[in-house]
Amino acid sequence: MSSQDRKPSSDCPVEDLEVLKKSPPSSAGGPAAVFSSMEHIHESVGLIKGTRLLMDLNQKKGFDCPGCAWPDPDEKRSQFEFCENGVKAVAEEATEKRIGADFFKKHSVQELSLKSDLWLGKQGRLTQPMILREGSHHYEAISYEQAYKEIAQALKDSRGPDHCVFYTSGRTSNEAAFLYQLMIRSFGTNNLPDCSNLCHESSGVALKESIGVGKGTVRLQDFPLADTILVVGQNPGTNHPRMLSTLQEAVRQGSKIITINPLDEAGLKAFRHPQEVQGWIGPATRLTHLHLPVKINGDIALFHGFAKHYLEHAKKEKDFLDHEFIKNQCEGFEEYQNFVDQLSWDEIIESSGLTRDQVWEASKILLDSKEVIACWAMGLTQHENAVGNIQSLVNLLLMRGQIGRPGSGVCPVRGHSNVQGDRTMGIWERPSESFLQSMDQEFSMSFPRKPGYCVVEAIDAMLESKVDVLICLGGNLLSASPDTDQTAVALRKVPFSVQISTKLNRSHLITGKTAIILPCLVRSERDIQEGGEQFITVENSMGIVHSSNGKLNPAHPDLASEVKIIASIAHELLGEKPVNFPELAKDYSRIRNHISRTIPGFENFNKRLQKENNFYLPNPVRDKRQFHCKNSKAQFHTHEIPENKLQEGEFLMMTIRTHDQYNTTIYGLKDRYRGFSGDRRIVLLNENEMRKLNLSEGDLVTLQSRFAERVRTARSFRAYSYKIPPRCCATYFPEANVLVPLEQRAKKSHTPASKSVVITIEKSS
Ligand SMILES: Nc1nc2c(c(=O)[nH]1)N[C@H]1C(S)=C(S)[C@@H](COP(=O)(O)OP(=O)(O)OC[C@H]3O[C@@H](n4cnc5c(=O)[nH]c(N)nc54)[C@H](O)[C@@H]3O)O[C@H]1N2
Ligand SMILES: Nc1nc2c(c(=O)[nH]1)N[C@H]1C(S)=C(S)[C@@H](COP(=O)(O)OP(=O)(O)OC[C@H]3O[C@@H](n4cnc5c(=O)[nH]c(N)nc54)[C@H](O)[C@@H]3O)O[C@H]1N2
Ligand SMILES: [Mo]
Repeated sequence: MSSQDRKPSSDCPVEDLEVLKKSPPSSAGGPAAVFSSMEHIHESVGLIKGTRLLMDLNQKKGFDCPGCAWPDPDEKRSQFEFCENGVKAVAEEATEKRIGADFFKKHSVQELSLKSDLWLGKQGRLTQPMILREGSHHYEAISYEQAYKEIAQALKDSRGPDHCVFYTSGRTSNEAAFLYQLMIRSFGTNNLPDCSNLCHESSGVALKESIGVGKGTVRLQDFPLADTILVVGQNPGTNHPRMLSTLQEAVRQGSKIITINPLDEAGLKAFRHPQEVQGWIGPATRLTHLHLPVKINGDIALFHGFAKHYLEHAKKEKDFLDHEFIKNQCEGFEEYQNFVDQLSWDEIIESSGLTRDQVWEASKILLDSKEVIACWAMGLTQHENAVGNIQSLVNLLLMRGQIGRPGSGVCPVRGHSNVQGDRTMGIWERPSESFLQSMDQEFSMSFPRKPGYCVVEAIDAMLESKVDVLICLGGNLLSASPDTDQTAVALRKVPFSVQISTKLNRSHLITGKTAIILPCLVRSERDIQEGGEQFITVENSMGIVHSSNGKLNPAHPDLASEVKIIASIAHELLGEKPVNFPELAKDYSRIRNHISRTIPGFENFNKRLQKENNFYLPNPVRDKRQFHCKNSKAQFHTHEIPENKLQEGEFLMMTIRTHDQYNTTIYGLKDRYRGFSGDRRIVLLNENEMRKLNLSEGDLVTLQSRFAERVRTARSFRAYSYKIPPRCCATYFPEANVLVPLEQRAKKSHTPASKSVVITIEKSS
């Protein structure tokens, strides 16, 4: 078989570079962060252009950072409202390198698939629409217009709207997201899976049931008011670096931080603000007051341990629990109380992996805290019992009424910069009836009610050959999904796939039989349409909506915006029903007019944006302490402690991010805060376990996971010792996604259990 005829590889190829291991640093930020930012900006765009660009990042008239969803301060913004990893995200998009038709003529798809993710991303911005015809080995150029026609035709030729799937990643603007879901629902399906399904879906489902809103309930100004801030299953030093400034301010005002994480992440130990003189020359601010090295998936046990201390303390101090709040505004407390009462400490200690003293030490801090904020991210959401994790954490807050009042509440820290906004705009496979009713009314239509597929259900459907067309608005579905090999099989079964993208990634190489790439503008670029220069809007992790104005010239003069692409496909597909899509795309304020009449909280959207730079969306829990859930009461949910039984030789593996990546986009090969650099195919194990497995630092190992009668194998990983609880191990996402079972999903939210993979480790001979 010639190399041309071999199938493109879905694996992340081995770089076989030398791995360097150093001790992790004792603090985050500081000069190292500034130097690292400058290195990336210098390499991509040069220092002068780069510095000018950064002056507009997160400014009121500037553009929103394409990195994470942490909010900007309402008032006091510095000239430098960005962080090291935000700079990397901007540098990655603003790169001067370009990929056009010549590039694809030179490289076959199979050849590209043997390159690393780092290499793929570093080739530059996609600038020309490309098509991979069935049976061909090379992408070839196609015009946008021809591509729109072929896409619309493929949709029309499908077995029907429910045989088409429309994925979205969380960088899409509100305007593009609204138009996209309008097109898809007008076509006739709710098949709108999105990256949220792989991310904070468990938070949304859990919070909706517990408190009636699927979003966070605190603002930035609540942080300094909290006595204690719990940071659970989250690594903000890397993934939300601007959160460290908020935490630093809170600590300076007297808040204590308890970190709950199998790893003692350097980014949470201490912080040097890179933009303060003191951050360069003075001592670092200690952030974490107490770190609890919980076992992977030991969180429910720990939360129940806290609850047990609360209940014991309540016997001594009559008003310790908020009895009035529990009685008048909550349900389910008695059942929960009885359940916690009968739990044994042995079980709590065994399952959490902590000592009784550790649990008591943290409980003492909590017992003394009037106001508590609970923050979390993927360490809680990516387990089979993820919904239970979050509801058990919420129970603790409910017991003391620590919700919907200043200084207290829940803070699920979102990932992608507009993932929350996309959901608000209707990117959801299970839209609410009230949303659909307002859509019906606004567009005089009757939109479909049948729930669509979430990500894993969409992959199931592709495996069963039920999907004829797949369209992805951003993202990298192949590498972000579990079970890379199975997902590759699924994607290859689809007759026609489309990627609306900015940079090359593995989903452009493992595709449907015919595949199209439609390149688009990024947020930092100027977007000029017939109606003049446009801006877009986004919603951050705290429900604040604001505008974002691109500043750079587009990477290529012909690049279309996401809105323009969607409107053009919609026009080819639907004509003028229910709206004239191209007319809306000429002036995005017309889309905002529809949003303002359809989605609560967006009334007079355009007018308000002229007057105020940003506004909060209503949140009944935060604003009025009202709970729009069962019987209008906040709900205590009682969850058993998960078993997590491991057989001899098995480990529980979590797949985590390094400091040099944005999900599947690899910026570099350093994981500075954990002390590693070089390659990414590594597995971190406890020192004792390394010894038991007879492994020395850097030894090659094969990892396997067995679930649903399938064995998944990842070869050529190197083992390193690290401070991690016994029987736990860590690998990097997306290299280890081959091991994450497609079938192992969180109950109710269907989020893959990417942080709870049972594996075995064998030394390679
Ligand atoms: N620079 C950068 N920024 C990003 C991203 C990026 O890749 N790069 N990704 C964005 C996205 S989409 C998201 S969702 C967020 C992700 O942000 P995070 O959730 O912070 O990302 P992860 O690396 O998945 O880290 C999860 C943390 O949970 C811990 N953990 C794992 N399992 C458990 C457990 O069972 N219990 C507890 N208590 N802790 C556990 C891990 O040790 C790790 O510290 O970041 C966003 N921001
Ligand atoms: N094992 C494991 N798997 C995971 C996770 C994990 O922790 N462990 N985390 C999960 C999480 S939290 C998430 S959110 C998903 C992420 O899943 P995705 O959102 O699907 O993946 P990304 O890597 O963020 O997508 C990167 C691609 O998006 C495109 N892109 C970037 N900016 C834009 C833009 O402005 N417009 C358009 N149209 N395209 C753009 C580029 O082509 C880039 O290559 O992965 C999930 N997968
Ligand atoms: Mo995410």
